Amino acid sequence: QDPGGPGTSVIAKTRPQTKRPSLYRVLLLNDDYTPMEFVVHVLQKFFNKNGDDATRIMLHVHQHGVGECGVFTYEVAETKVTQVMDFARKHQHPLQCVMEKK
Ligand code: TYC
Repeated sequence: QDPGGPGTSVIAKTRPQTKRPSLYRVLLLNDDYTPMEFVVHVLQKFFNKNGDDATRIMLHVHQHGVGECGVFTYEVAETKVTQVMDFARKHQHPLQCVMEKK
């Protein structure tokens, strides 16, 4: 009850809530029809890449079939995927963007 003896009180130490959110990779998939310049534009517009990085990522996807655009929390990743898919559909390109848990 009073482990410190008379006149003492117990202060429980609490841990701060520091659970980190799960992270998700956003990936672009290669296809045969989406123009290279469009993919570079997508990487600049939605993933804030400069021209050099956007071109590097696009070529990686073109050569390897898949590549990472960024790593985000769930809701941000989901928003990026939706934005890219809507933008690709609007321009009638078959570009696919997906997310996967890290
Ligand atoms: N393979 C496409 C072409 O040759 C270019 C491309 C790159 C398409 C990356 C999609 O995610 C992609 N025009």
